[in-house]
Amino acid sequence: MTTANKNLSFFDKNLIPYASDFKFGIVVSKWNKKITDKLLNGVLETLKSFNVSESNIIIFKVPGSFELIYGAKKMNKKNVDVIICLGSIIRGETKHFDFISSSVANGIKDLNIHLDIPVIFGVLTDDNEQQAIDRSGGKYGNKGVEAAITAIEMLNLGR
Ligand code: DLZ
Repeated sequence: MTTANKNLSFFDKNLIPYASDFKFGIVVSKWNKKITDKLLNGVLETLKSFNVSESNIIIFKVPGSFELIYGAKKMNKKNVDVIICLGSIIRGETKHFDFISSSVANGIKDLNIHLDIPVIFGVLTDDNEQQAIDRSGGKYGNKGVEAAITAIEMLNLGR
């Protein structure tokens, strides 16, 4: 899968149904905060553009992407309609990247199987910081915007 030729944040607002009645939970990792702050901003700006009020948004901050899974489980107890997980995992010199990336992807997949609400995977997995910058408000868009749009689409599934 390549995203090099796409701006992931493009969407036609007219094709997306409504969002303002729903309650959104956002779980965001503080690791690589410079990147995840921009992802969070992308989500919040997008929700605002769909008239979602601040009172319908709950945000949990967790230490790293690995904690997104437990954070999302806790968020589920807040009676939200959808959970958006945001993180930035950047490859380093050790095998941490592989363990964390696959654990987070699998953990979020499991939550989608077991919870009754959608859990959105807004986690960047990049080889270097530049790739993360490019995908968090840079030349390839903002994965946070994409995650917010995905959340709204999933909330309207079957309508
Ligand atoms: C330990 C670690 C490393 C090396 N790299 C990242 C990363 O690039 N992105 C990220 O979100 N978290 C990283 N972490 C932290 C783990 O996700 C987790 O917080 C710790 O292993 C504690 O459980």
